Amino acid sequence: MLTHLEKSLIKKEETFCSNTYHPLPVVLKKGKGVFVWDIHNKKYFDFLSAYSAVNQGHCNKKILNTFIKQAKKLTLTSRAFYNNELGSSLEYITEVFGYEKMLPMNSGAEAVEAAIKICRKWGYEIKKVKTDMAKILVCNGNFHGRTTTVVSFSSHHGSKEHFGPLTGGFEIIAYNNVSALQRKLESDKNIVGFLVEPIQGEGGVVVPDDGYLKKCKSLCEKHNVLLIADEIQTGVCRTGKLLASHHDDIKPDLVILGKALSGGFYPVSGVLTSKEIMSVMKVGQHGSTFGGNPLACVVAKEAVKYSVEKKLSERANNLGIIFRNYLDALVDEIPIMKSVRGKGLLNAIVLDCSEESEIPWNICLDMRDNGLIAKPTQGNKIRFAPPLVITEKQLQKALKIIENSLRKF
Ligand code: IF1
Repeated sequence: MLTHLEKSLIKKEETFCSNTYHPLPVVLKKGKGVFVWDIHNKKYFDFLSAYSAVNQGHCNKKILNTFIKQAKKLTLTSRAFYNNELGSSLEYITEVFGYEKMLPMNSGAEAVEAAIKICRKWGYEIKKVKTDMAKILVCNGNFHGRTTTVVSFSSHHGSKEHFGPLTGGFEIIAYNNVSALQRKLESDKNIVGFLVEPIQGEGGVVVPDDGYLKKCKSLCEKHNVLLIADEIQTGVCRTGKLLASHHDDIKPDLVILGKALSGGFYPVSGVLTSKEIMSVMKVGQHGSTFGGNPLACVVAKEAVKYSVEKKLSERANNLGIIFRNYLDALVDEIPIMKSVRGKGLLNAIVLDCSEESEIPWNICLDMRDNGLIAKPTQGNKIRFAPPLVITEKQLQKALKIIENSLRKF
């Protein structure tokens, strides 16, 4: 039951804020590592991590110190002037991810928009596609953000209804279907890019077949089409590799980062690519007031450095195997759980109920009462994505909470 104070805080949020979410009824006020606390100091395992933006743990000490140190010196100049942090931060980040250039933005959707602009411009000026004829392929079940152009190519009607007129130049193909991509590439020479999530997050943590991305990459090379990997949710160690693309051992032409690039402190995103591809973007052809600001740069550099030095990929990989094996072993004795799927510490359970069922929500309420917060995704799935700093012992405790709640339904 919610207390009077919780109800009044929820009411205030509902009164003065846009009502575009359906939050789990819990009012948080503190976070540290894998834990968050509500206003009555009840402690919870955070198994959403702000949709994988807090991979390094809440209020990570190292990133916090970096943030505070820079915030006292210089936070924002715009790129009308140079600053002493942008170059060295991007030198480090491009080196870690293996690219030559990065276009720094703020939110994930902005970085997706920037990637679309780079890809289209490359199509006209390098591939020589006729002006305004460029097409970018996207996948059914995609989620790439909420801006008008990005929702234009959503396969989810509710994401784009009454937001028209929509942006053209995109075509939807089946996800995890190499021949669907092949047929399109062979039949349409105006295709300049293929934008794909290595694992579909919002689609309910849909993991494609091993080798899917590798085959897509070679098809794109064959047809002179840019492969654009949206690693905003799957990047920065979340799936057990630095980038989820690395599971298929490929190097996408463009990689889009966001979320955990920030360590959960400050919106920072970006597009990584080669010098040649980025060269199509000339002075005055893209920008952003906050893009590349010194505070965002030092935070991003520290967030990546921490992830690499603490080997968060290996942790995510090993603990993810423990997580899936534990729940897999229970599938036969817990009727409501159909399956568990994911990679690293990006996982979801599929429940044996309809997409409209209240069961996933009620399971999340029960887990909340027992000290773990998570949320349903795409109807009958519950996503589980804790900060990657979780220990094995903490994971075992969390699994017990999940199991006990599942057994009640
Ligand atoms: C919300 C979903 C997850 C993303 C990928 C781009 C973006 C996202 C692969 C845009 C953002 C967030 C947005 C958040 C919920 C969450 C989400 F449920 F919406 F789909 F994680 F799966 N590419 N995903 O996952 O990045 O502009 O938000 O920084 O909109 O409520 P953003």
